[in-house]
Amino acid sequence: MSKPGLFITFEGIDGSGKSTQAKRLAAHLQSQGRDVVLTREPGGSTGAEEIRALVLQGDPERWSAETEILLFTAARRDHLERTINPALAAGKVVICDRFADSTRMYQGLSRGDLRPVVDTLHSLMIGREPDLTLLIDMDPELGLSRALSRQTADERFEAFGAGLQAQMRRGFLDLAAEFPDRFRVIDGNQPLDQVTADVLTTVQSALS
Ligand code: T5A
Repeated sequence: MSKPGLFITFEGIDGSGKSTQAKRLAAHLQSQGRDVVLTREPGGSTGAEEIRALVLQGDPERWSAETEILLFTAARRDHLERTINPALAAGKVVICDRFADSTRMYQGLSRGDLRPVVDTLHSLMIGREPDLTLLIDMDPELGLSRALSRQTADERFEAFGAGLQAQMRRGFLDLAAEFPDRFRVIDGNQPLDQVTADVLTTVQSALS
């Protein structure tokens, strides 16, 4: 009998190590014979990658929070239809670097309380939560310095600075408390290999 699909997301502030841990988890599961799709948001499908450039590049004040909610949700819908749902239906493990929890935080909290708008649009257009969400929690100042050291074009949100990072860290921890069934908090302040060990232990127990 084929194994059921599993949808795992990584969340956390910028520079917390999500992409590195997502890649390591994918490699580990592949080495165990699991069929894995490693993807990211915003992006993960052709159309969503086009929207990614619109939302992450350019003037930090380019969009209102409301417009961003629409753009991120449009990208997510395309990603879900074309990448995530087909992979899950085929019994694959989908590992996604950020998903709807990021919209709940970045658009829902950073410029007023728009969380109800995010949640309403999410239930209308997405209607799916991950099976497991790994929150890589870490010191906001360190996360920001790591994120800025990458020097990519996609740095609109990093431009909002340390205040936003601290607010997002608090918000993510609150979200983990709100959804304890699917969230697991990992200490991202540890050395890379120790963070990976914690991620693998957590996922292994979810898979079994
Ligand atoms: N966004 C996204 C929204 O506003 N709304 C949404 O709905 C969504 C989906 C995405 C931006 O979009 C926003 C949030 C974000 O601001 P992005 O370019 O995809 O932007 O960047 P991030 O998701 O923020 O990811 P980053 O690349 O900045 O950070 P990661 O993935 O958390 O960290 P990673 O793995 O790239 O590591 C950063 C550096 O730190 C080192 C790594 O080697 C790397 O150099 N590192 C460690 N060093 C020491 N010890 C450790 N434990 C380390 N872990 C990593």
